[in-house]
Amino acid sequence: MEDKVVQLKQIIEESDNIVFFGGAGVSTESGIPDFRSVDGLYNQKYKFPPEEIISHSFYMKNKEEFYRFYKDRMLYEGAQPNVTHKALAKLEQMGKLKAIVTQNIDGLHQMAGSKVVYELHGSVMRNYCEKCGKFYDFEYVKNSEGVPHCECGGDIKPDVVLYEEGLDEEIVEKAIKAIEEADVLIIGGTSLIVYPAAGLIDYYKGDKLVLINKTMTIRDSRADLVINDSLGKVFSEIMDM
Ligand code: CNA
Repeated sequence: MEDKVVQLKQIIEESDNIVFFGGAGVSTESGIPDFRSVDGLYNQKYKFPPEEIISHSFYMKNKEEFYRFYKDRMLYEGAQPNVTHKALAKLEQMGKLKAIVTQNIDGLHQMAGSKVVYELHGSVMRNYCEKCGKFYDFEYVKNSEGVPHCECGGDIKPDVVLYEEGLDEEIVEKAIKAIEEADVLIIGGTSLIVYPAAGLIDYYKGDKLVLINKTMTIRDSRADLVINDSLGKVFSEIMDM
């Protein structure tokens, strides 16, 4: 891996137009499980499969059950940015990284100090009243009993894209523009199988595609540099260098 990290360091040194495209693997080292690893959410036993429970139709028909799962398995109070979030924020500060496009909903990139973050699937930090539109924070939802309610009496919904729901077009457009214009695209911590998000990497036109993931992905053969290791290890070494 040493040689590959040196190659990555060189790629980063030579560019000031990098975009990072990430997924749940970015936050596993902050203690938030991903979906598809052996210890991921999809491999934990629950009454309903996660794909079903975090879908729009399930939310509409059984908000009580949705929130029981959501608060317990998807809201991680006290989770802190790890070395990867911090390294990416530092690269932005240095003028090297132009944007983070993330499938994550945990808000940890912003907590680490990153400014340009396109959240394709929304954020657990924002929740809104379905009746009057008033916004509520993470703590309000996490600490509520059952389905959280607005002061107007309406139900509160997380500003998170559930299965069967579309992505925010404005965010997608901004993410595509950043990816299209990037000289370097670093993809990390994602199985690249959740669409349409994973399809956005097809807009990349450059010749320095880097893929960092613990396990192989279906896009490994397209990348110029593949590092099958933990992001924390890779970015710790990059920052040490
Ligand atoms: P996924 O399908 O669970 O894939 C995660 C990938 O990351 C796997 O291939 C792992 O091998 C890899 N991985 C795990 N830990 C590390 C690590 N430390 N270093 C390197 N690689 C690692 O998750 P995707 O993001 O691809 O799927 C998209 C879903 C997951 C989106 O809809 C997210 O909203 C959703 N999700 C988000 C979070 C979060 O916000 N933290 C948590 C769980 C799921």
